[in-house]
Amino acid sequence: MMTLTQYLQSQASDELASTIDTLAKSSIAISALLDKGALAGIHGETGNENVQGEAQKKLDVISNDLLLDALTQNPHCAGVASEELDDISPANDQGTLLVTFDPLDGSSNIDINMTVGTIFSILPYPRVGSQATEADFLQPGVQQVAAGYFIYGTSTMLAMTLGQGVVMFSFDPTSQEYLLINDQVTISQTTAEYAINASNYRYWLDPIKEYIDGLVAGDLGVRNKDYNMRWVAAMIADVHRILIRGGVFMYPFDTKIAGKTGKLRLMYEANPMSFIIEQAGGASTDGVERIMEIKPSHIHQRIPVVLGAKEEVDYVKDLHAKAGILANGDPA
Ligand code: AFP
Repeated sequence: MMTLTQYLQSQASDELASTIDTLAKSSIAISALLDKGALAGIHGETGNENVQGEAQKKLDVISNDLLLDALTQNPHCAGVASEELDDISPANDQGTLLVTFDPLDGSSNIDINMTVGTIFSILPYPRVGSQATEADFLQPGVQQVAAGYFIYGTSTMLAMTLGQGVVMFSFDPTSQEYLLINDQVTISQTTAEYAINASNYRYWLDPIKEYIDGLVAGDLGVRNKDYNMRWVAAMIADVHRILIRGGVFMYPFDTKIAGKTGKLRLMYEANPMSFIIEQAGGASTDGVERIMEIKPSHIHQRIPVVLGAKEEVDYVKDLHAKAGILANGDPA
């Protein structure tokens, strides 16, 4: 079986291969800590909040520090932005790549022994030779040169795109290598499975209410078929399920918290997952626009997300258009 190193040697530039290798080595260290769980003293909270105002778990901080230390020492990495840190960290002026990451997505799952993961996005660095600033990171998702996630579930896996399809690796604890298990991951255009936190129903815009009402009505409603629902409360796990067996995932615009246009972060979650989903044959929107074409306004920007089976994503977009939603969840 082909190792990740062999795959990268054949498919990526030296700079990109080295950066993904650094991410992979950090993921192996995070996976080992998760395996030990409570015995490694990683459960519980630090007592601090991150820049998003969320309670930080101990492993959020440990994973963040592992990735940050490793990436800033990589000569090809010009700068790093983490979901857990207020500011970007400039790295090596001669580097040609920028990396954004969510060190531990779904961290509320750690203490209950459920799936979590690390999401990354790699962008080109436009100003080689000068110190990276936040403005350098504010590139739309279409500029990504690679994106992926390491998922720590019943086994540890990597799903990744370099812009030519999606590949999946499984971590072999014996050889300590990621081994290629699928060199062409594709997702179905249609589905009968959806993922959404339905407890937010009263905060949604009308098109999402109408869409979910249609799915819940099943074969008695406008869609004329039954749908099944799954929600892991970790985007990484929900997206992984969609890559394996199809589906549509939503964290739409809601009015729950004034001034926030949804929960998920454009640069650490929405863009990398959109790149993977599109490369696997699916689609991704904020309800109105293709997520990867949105120019970020700041590194911690939040964005509504609807991604997965193309037929369902297009259906949701049509409902938004019919309701006159013009952009980013703002009613006309
Ligand atoms: P954390 O990483 O802070 O736990 O958040 C995970 C997440 O951003 C995303 O991965 C999930 O889809 C979503 O939150 C779950 O949100 P709910 O708490 O509303 O279910």
